[in-house]
Amino acid sequence: MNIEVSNAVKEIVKSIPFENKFWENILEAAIILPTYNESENIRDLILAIERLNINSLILVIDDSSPDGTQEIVRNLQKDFKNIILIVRPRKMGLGTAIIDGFKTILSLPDKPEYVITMDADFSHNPEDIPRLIQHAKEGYDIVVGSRYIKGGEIVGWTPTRIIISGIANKMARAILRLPINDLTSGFRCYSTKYVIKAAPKLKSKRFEIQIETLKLARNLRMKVTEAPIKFVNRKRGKSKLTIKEILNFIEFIIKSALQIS
Ligand SMILES: Nc1nc2c(ncn2[C@@H]2O[C@H](COP(=O)(O)OP(=O)(O)OP(=O)(O)O)[C@@H](O)[C@H]2O)c(=O)[nH]1
Ligand SMILES: [Mg+2]
Repeated sequence: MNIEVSNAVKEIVKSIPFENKFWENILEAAIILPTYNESENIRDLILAIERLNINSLILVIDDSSPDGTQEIVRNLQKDFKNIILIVRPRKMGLGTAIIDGFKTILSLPDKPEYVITMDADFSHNPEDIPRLIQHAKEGYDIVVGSRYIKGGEIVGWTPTRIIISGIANKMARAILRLPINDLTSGFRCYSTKYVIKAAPKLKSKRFEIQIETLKLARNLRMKVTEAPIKFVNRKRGKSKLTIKEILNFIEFIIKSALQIS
């Protein structure tokens, strides 16, 4: 398979001691945690994932956070063998982090059955991971953890943010004609079959990755579904969602719409 992998990914894959691989049984899931300045969240999040007791690989993709996120992960690596840390030279965007995560997973000698993506700020509850995997096992290639279906919920957002997110989702859903209510949710379970097909094609740099992955699933005729989640606004650390990111996202929706018509 010809996958273009960035230098940072090449370096890290070279350094993984595959001959002493920690997993004996098939890996159930690889969990991609993109981080930029998540020192206040990352330790508790990784510990919560480890407590789930699933046969998992945790892949932290950190963009040289100046707040010490990396050091915390390196310390945890001493206690847990299933953590891989990829350090990239500078903040390169959520989209490229997820794509690098996918490509790293595909270069492992054994692939996991599923790939989870989630924010590293506790907005996504790690205890929901087994439920998303369970849904995927029913034969879905993407299970979106959804705030906008029955049983889904948002806690702690200002009314303005709820309205903006709701409108953005409805617009994107109508324009792109995707049958999903929460297109921007980053809490997902992907089948490895999907990741193999998608990784060489994905191009997003920032938050638009969430839409591009769903569009691609539709074009590849893969099965997508939603499962309700309770999304809780981050309590610690700062949001990375800037006006620039939002404008970039809107531009992506408009360009996609023009491509369709
Ligand atoms: N590696 C990497 N991670 C990023 C980048 N931008 C955001 N992240 C991480 O991606 C996840 C989502 O970013 P958030 O800042 O939580 O953005 P958001 O969820 O839209 O907004 P808030 O929840 O309000 O903070 C978090 O774990 C961030 O640390 C980036 O450029 N590179
Ligand atoms: Mg967040």
